[in-house]
Amino acid sequence: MTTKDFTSLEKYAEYSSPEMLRRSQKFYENFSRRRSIRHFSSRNISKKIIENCLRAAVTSPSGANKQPWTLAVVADKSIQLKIRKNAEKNEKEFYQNPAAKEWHDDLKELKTNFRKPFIEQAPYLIVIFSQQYSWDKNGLKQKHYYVPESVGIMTGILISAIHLAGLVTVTYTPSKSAFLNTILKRPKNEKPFMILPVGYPAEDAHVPNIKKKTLDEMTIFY
Ligand code: IYR
Repeated sequence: MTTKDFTSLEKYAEYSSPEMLRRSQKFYENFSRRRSIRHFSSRNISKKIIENCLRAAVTSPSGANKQPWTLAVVADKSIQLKIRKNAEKNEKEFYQNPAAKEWHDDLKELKTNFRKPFIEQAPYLIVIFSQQYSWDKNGLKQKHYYVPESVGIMTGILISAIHLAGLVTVTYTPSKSAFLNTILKRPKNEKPFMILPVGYPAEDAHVPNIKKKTLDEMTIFY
C-alpha cells in the first residue's frame, strides 16, 4: 500500500455524547414527520434543489464503488404524460387481476388505485434505473455487485435529501416497468428500479392513517 492509495478524513466531525444524543433525537423527530405523498402541487421548484438532492444521493456506498445506477430526471410534460399513460394501463391490469387478491387486500389501507395523476402533476420525476452491468471506456464489460442493495441505499439517501430540502415524494414502483426503457431510451443493461415524483404537496394532499411498528416490535439487542 502506498500513501497515494488513501487520503485522510478531511473533516471528521466529532461531537460530545450529549450533542450526539441531541442530534440523533432531532434527526429521528424530523424523519418521523416524513410521509409518502401522492398529491402534488404543479408549483415549480428550482432545478438546483433537485441537483443538490441527487448529489447527496450519489455519495451512497455501493458494491465495489461501482455506483450501479442511472438517474433520469424528467421535467417535460409530454414525457410525463407518456409515462402516466403506460403506467396506468399496466396498473389497470394489476388492479383487475383476480390472482392478485391478497395483494389488493394488503393495499386497501393505502387506498391506492390504477390512477397515477402525480406522474404528470409533479414538477419533477426522478426515474431510477439500476445497472446490472456496464461498459468501461474501452468497451469492456464491467461486473456490478450487490446492485439492489446499492441502488436501495442510494434511493434512501435521495428520499432523505428530498425530505430535508422540504419537498415531498412517494416511492412509486410501477406494476410493469419495461416501458420506461423505451420512453427514456435507456439501454438493456438498465432496469427500472423506482420512480420518485418530487415537488410540493397539493393543498388538499391527504395521507392514509397508518402506523409504524415500534422499535420493540422489530429490534433485538444482544
Ligand atoms: N404499483 C401499484 C400497486 C402498489 C404496490 C405496493 I407493494 C404499494 O405499496 C402500493 C401500490 C400502485 O402503485 O398502485
